[in-house]
Amino acid sequence: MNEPKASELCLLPLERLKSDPDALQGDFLHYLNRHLGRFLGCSPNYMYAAMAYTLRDRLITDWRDTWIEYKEPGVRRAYYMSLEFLIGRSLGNHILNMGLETEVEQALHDMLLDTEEILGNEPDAGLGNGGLGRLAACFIDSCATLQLPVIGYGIRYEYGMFRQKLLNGRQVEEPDHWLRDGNPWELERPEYTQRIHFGGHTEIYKDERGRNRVRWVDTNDVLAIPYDLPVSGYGNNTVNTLRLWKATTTDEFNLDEFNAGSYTEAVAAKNDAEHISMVLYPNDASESGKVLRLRQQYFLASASLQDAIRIWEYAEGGPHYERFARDNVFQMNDTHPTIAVAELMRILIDEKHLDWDDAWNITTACMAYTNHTLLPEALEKWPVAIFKQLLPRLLEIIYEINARFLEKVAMKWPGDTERLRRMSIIEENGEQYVRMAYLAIVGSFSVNGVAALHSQLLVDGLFRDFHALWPEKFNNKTNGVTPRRWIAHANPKMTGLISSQIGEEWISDLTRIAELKAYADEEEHAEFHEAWREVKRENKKRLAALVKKECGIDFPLDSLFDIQVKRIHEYKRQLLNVLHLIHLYSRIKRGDTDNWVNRCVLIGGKAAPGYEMAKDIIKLINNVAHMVNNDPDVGDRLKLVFFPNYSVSSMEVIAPGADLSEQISTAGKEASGTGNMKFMMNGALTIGTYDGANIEIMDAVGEENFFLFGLRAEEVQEMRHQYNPAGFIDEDSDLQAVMQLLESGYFNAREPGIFNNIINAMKSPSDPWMTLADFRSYVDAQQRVNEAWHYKHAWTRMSILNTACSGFFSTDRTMQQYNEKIWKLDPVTVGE
Ligand code: 26Q
Repeated sequence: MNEPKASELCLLPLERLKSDPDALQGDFLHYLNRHLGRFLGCSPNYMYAAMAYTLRDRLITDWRDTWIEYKEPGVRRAYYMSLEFLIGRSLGNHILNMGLETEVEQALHDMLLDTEEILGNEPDAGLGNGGLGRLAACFIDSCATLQLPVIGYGIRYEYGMFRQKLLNGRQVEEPDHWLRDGNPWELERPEYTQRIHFGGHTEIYKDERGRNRVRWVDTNDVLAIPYDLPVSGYGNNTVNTLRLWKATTTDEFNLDEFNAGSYTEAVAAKNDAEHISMVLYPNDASESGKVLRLRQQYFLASASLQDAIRIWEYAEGGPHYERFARDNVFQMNDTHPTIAVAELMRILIDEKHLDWDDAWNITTACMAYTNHTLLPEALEKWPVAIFKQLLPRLLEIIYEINARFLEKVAMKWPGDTERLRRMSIIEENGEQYVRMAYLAIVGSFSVNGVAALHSQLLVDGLFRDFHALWPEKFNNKTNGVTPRRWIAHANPKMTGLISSQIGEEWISDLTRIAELKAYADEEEHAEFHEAWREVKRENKKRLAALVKKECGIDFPLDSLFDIQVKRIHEYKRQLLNVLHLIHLYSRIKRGDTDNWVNRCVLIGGKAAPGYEMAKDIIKLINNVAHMVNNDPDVGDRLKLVFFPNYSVSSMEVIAPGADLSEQISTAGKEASGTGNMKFMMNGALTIGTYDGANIEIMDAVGEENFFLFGLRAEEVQEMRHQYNPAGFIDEDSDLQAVMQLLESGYFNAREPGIFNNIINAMKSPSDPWMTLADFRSYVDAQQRVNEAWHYKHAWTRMSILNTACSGFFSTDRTMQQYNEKIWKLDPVTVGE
């Protein structure tokens, strides 16, 4: 298992390949014909694969050189640990980063092939649910561009996020076997396989120096095989690594069963191991409580820590653990991988034979935790009983961490037993649970939220006690998105227009996009404004074509394109959007259409398969869409589609074609939101509540360029005790009309009662999302949108300003802040 020394690797010559169109064409044909055994005219997924191999060849040299630089002794590295990386497609992204767009285009064009079609054949790597997973993908993109030595660790799920189909307007889930045709980007590295323990029990023994030690024995082991994906930086020679673990069986047999003649049973039992990396859990806002999920979490944490330790010991030339925290930092993406706190303690104590205090000092100096939610139902806790069975040694360590932690609390607040009960890592009312967020806080030197409001609410609420104990641990890091994928790749037309005015620097330094503000004035820059509108129109055309293909509905290009795409959840309030649509529909029906603005409304997103209310919401959207789209009274005034299987690659078409971005969560519930940033960058205006990163978006663009509505977080809290939805209905004839139409069964004439749950939830005084409270203010804000839309020139100005003010929302800025305040890595230049 010994790696060759970096210096030895350097001796191996590896020539740089040429990347002119002829060279690309030659390699493309080589891969197509000789590697894949296919020929021009074959099905296009092979042409995608051939081009991916061609590009990968050109990344390999830099990839190797980047690893060599990172393995130098004294290079401090960060590890981003996440159960999710929602990557989407890679080919277009690498082509952009390598600056080979014209060359690839030319090479394919000469063979009469269409680049867009070939890129469209890459399946999305959908290894995430939504925001948190996509954020991880944007983060590693920015780290490569900033030349930061950051390695991503995740799971190579055989099946990613399910594919969403619609049957009679209801969501149906289909498995996403994204690896079926192979994955040209991944490189299997079996030489770095790690062994992971489960089950068994612990025992005490005396080591050679007579000291008591613990060993974890009679375990059922699983192997973790790493698969590496290249993460290219933009216009530099850095190629970072995303290392994904696949679970497989050890070749050990249960000899008892084997000898008892149950050979097949003994083999079949081994199958269990492979289940660990089989499928991504599709819930994004509630814990699953399934044992397999805990197995996934420990599998990732243990494999990644062992691997990072191996890399470090190799670079350091030995186990000098006093230097471990100097060289390594682990960022945990929510609580999902936080068993890593206990696992690092186990490795340091049981395997490296450090004593408790040294191990604890190291652990708490290299762990950092990011929280992504305030929703109580999403806070992970695992039954102690499950822990004991699956990870007995880790439970012992957690108990010890907790005992020592509670001693600290008792010292600071003597006699405050209520506080001890509140802060304990072990929840003790009835069944015992391990509170993963508390383990993460106690074991980390940094705890951050993902937008200013969210981080404030964490220290005022959920983590209040911990903030009182360790105020210095808590900080904010407002999210971002990568401008490479979300502007340069997704919106080439706008990219060309922007660069023609201010140059290309903005792609790797988005603060520079502020230079566009100088062009916001129509009088002086009429041509630019005209071009801006033309680009938006072209992008709307592309989106309309996609809508036609997926939904069969025509979107007229002159309409306002009004978009809400995100996971379906009550707190995100797709229902508020639907209420507004029903309101518009009843206005049309009663002829109240003076100064009408034609709208095309697109709603998309997946519901967790077990979340019945979310699935009902999808059905309601589809039923309303059916009535609206088939009513001759409506015509072009209103179109509504539910866009199926919303994904990263569809967002690349949706965001550039949007005029209006719907960010309408109940205030205090959306930790940040990142879709809001993608829309802003692409020149859409936002209608939104004072929630998450909306607040910072509005600060950046100015209130006059943002459609703000609704209760604020503290008003939501205040109203909660006396929330009276019936009162809102009584006082508002528009809301009355909407509720009456909905309750009359107009949208479900042949399916009586199917929307009763939705209606009752909205009318309940204990509705946590208080949808009806914001109806009036939302409808008024939508009216302001209509008024603004009438003034084409003013709208264009606001659109330009949204893009021009989006500089803060680049993950380059986010990553710089993580690095400055948490990771403290030195950038490493490669190949200069
Ligand atoms: C937990 C336990 C068991 C199974 C699944 C889960 C699970 C999985 C995913 C729980 C939560 C998630 C994802 C949460 C998420 O995406 N949160 C979003 O994170 C974004 C990035 O910070 C924010 O912008 C969003 O506001 C937040 O909702």
